[in-house]
Amino acid sequence: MRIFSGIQPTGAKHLGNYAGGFRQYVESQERGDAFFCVVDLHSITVDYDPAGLRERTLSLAAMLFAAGLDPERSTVFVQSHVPAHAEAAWLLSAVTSYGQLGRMTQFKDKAAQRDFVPAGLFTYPLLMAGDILLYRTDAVPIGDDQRQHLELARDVAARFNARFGELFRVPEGIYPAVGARLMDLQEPTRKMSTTGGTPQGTVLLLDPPETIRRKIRSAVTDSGSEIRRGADKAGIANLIDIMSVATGEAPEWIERRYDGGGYGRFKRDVAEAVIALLEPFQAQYAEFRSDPGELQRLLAVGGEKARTASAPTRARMYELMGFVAPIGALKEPSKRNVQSIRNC
Ligand code: LTN
Repeated sequence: MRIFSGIQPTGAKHLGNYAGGFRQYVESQERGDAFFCVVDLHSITVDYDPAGLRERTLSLAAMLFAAGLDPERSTVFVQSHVPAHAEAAWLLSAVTSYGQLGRMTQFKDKAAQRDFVPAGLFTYPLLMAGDILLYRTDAVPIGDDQRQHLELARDVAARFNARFGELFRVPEGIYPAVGARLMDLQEPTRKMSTTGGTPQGTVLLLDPPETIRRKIRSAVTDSGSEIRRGADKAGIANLIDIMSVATGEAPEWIERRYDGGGYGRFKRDVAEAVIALLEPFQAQYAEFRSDPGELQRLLAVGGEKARTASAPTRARMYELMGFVAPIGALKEPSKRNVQSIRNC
């Protein structure tokens, strides 16, 4: 089974990214032939700082390896290292309508927030469709917020197949289970996020232990004292979910274990569990960052694998759409072709 997912090198990564993203990726690499792409081309669709892009890209790549993606088993690569992604986005624009792109809620929300609306914000879902379709992907582990984009990729695949000939597989989304979505510690009705949440309520994957203790200690709870999920208990329910992510224990067991335990001790234990989860991750991360040459070499290997894997689909897209193949791309050059190369 072919698996593909993309992660944007924007914003500091946090515990919510780990719970709803990295964790799934590491699991999914056991289930098939997996591709994980640092989607740097996507990250220029909103205001960004060119000087920081390189650092964010390398940092995210190091995090993916640190989280347990195995470069021997999975293909971890940088989107801009595989030019076929940008090409596919352009070609797919022929089978996508303006109206379809305009219905994307992420586009509408983000466009409403700024004066200058980059064209890339509008065509973003095409780049994403290209990412997925180029690898003839079966399954896409992805966040709930990306459902509409994945539906569009499926529609685009089907329209291409009907218009130009069967080429693409129509991919399925794999969405995180309920509970995999962590909420902000200060405002537990909003999801944990570096853009939409609060800084105090967001545990960053690179936070030192003292910061993690402080953030969890000051998490909003309720005036009761019972450690269980329930109405008006969004804060405690979130801490239970965090504990579950950190230890792998089911929420019901956590409720049972802390029955009558009190919030203070529970919070202390949650903080220590998160620290224990992140310690090996942070150590691995530091190791990857201490050797930039090795990190770049791993990404070069991933890029090469991704170019090779996507090349046949890319070539077939051009061919089915009626483009003249460049001479170098012909498998067996005819005499006349060889002649014309000599003549020029
Ligand atoms: N849009 C996604 C990132 C993304 C992606 C992809 C995810 C880009 N290309 C391909 C899955 C497959 C996001 O913002 N999370």
